[in-house]
Amino acid sequence: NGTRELGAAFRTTEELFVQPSPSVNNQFEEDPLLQLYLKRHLPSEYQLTVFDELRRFGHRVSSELVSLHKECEDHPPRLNQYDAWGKRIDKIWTCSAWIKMHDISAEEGLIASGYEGQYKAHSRLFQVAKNYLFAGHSGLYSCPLAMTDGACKIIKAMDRTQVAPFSRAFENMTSRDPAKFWTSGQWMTERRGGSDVANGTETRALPLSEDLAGPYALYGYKWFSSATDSNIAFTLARVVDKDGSTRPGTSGLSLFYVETRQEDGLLNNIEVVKMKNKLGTRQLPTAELILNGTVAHMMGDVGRGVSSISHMLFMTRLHNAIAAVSSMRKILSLARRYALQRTAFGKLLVDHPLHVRTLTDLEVEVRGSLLLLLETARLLGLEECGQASEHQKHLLRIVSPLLKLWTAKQSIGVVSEALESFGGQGYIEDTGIPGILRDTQVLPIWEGTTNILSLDVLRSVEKSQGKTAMAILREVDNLMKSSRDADVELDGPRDRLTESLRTVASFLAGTNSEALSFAARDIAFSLVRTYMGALLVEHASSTGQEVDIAVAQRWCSKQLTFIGNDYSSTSAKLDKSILMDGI
Ligand code: UCC
Ligand code: FAD
Repeated sequence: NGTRELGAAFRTTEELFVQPSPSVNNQFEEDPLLQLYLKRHLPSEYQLTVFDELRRFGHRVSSELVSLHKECEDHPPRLNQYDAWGKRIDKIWTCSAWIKMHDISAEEGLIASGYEGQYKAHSRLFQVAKNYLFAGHSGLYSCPLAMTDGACKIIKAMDRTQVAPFSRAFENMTSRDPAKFWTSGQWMTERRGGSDVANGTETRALPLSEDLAGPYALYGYKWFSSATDSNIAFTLARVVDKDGSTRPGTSGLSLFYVETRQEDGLLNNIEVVKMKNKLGTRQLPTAELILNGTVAHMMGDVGRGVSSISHMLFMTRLHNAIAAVSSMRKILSLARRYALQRTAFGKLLVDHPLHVRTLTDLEVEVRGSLLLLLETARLLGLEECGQASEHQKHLLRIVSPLLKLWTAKQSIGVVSEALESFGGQGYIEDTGIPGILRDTQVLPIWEGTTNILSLDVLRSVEKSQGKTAMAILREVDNLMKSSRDADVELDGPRDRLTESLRTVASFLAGTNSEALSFAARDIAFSLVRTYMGALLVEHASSTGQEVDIAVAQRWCSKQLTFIGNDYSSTSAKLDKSILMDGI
């Protein structure tokens, strides 16, 4: 009897230890670097409003968006191709939380704030800061927002905000009214390839009138289309000449504007073939589409498709970086909270120096990326308001691919390491943590892979006759000079930066173009690391704070690696022998 009673007592779960879940707090209030950067760079007349607004939004994110984000993960989109009576409808169902994210995006002006000019040349910086607070908790609504910003940028940069039909799209995409707010897709990838669109694009555009501006009927197969529930899309196609032929290559590609639905609400001669079954980003509808006479309007000149869509690529790559840094910040915030509440070997995790060092190394990486992101946003704002110098314009051009390739790649490593800091819980789906890793894995793939963006860095150098490379190297020098007489503690980082700068510059100057392409990735990584080191050093010398100085020191001693590989043709041959050994 006594044993049975004892057994019953053991069976009770009431006394078992239950650990509290780590909470998401106000992400603005917990981000001193974001606050310090804004304090340093925003004119004083904007500071109060911007800080109040970001603090309010940070609170909305932690109180309202966390559960919506989870709902988006738990209820992924579905495709209903036929109705009960067999009629083809191709309806994409999305959950109510996804629709709510659409409404919140409009209300909060997540796109509008980039175009209203409330903070003049600092509007983009404000918009990026706000989207950074949003992205990691957005149920991946950050993806349609990225493409929507890209679509607005095309229309604005190509001066079509007052020209129908683009004017209506621009007005709706920059609206703060959820009932009006439109989003955009970006259909570039076809079956033959997504990096090399010049050889990959088979879609044809049949003119429906004599007027070159359109309309056209598009025929083709779009292999990837994310946020397929969007109202419009920009896409590439080849115009069919009078003799029925099309021009191959880049110069045969033109840019087209598509409204996905007709006035009657039916799809614009678009068939949704299937939804992609993806490793992550499952919240996001991504489909294969057949364009079967889709009515479209040309944007820009015939044969200038790639150049025209590069306006969109600029913005989506910036948003990719927002998502990458936001994900890193999110998981580290959770990991910090966890370290303050989880005990192992009789001590809180935060009292194990080894655990803290592991997380601190990640924190240093995130700070470098955040600084790079904010600085890019600041430069963009200056450029859009006509206040950027030639030097800053060249700098912005080369920093754009560097920002995307670096933050995307880094986010996977950081998120993976941070996931381990939760132990087994990091691997458990209902904590929401594994989803962060799955969703970051796509960031280096879409919007240009790491290699393609490394080659874009070289494209920028070649097109500008070296001016973009000069701009970034000179900027590193400027940043170091502006901090020269500050703290001696920064002498070490400055020495390493000087050495890094010299090595990259002499490599760029002394290498032929074939070897440069081969070395593109190492060049890109060396350039971005050096630039980030310089940003951190300048920031630290300006704030004079112990934490900022330590971050700059650690970054520079760990991250500044130099190009030293062999990029000869013999070495390239050897690569193939090693890789293909056994095939
Ligand atoms: O993946 C996609 C959407 C995913 C969902 C959205 C996520 C958003 C983030 C969300 C976060 C949560 S959409 C698909 C994205 N696809 C790509 O990114 C394509 C990647 N491939 C490239 O970027 C290639 O480098 C190409 C396509 C640009 C290469 O094409 P070409 O034909 O070899 O290009 P060319 O001949 O070098 O360049 C043609 C013209 C040139 O100008 P002109 O004619 O004046 O000499 C180039 O200078 O385009 C210009 N150009 C650029 N201009 C090319 N790239 C750029 C650039 N980056 N900036 C300015
Ligand atoms: P490939 O171009 O075949 O590349 C394969 C590999 O070869 C890559 O690692 C690449 O880096 C490397 N490589 C290629 N060329 C070179 C070179 N010259 N030098 C060195 N290395 C090279 N696309 C859209 O248009 N719209 C969308 O909405 C969209 N959504 C997507 C959603 C998801 C979830 C995913 C995964 C992809 C999406 N994409 C979309 C497609 C995406 O943009 C492409 O997958 C990407 O651009 C790569 O193209 P690819 O798949 O054809 O790879």
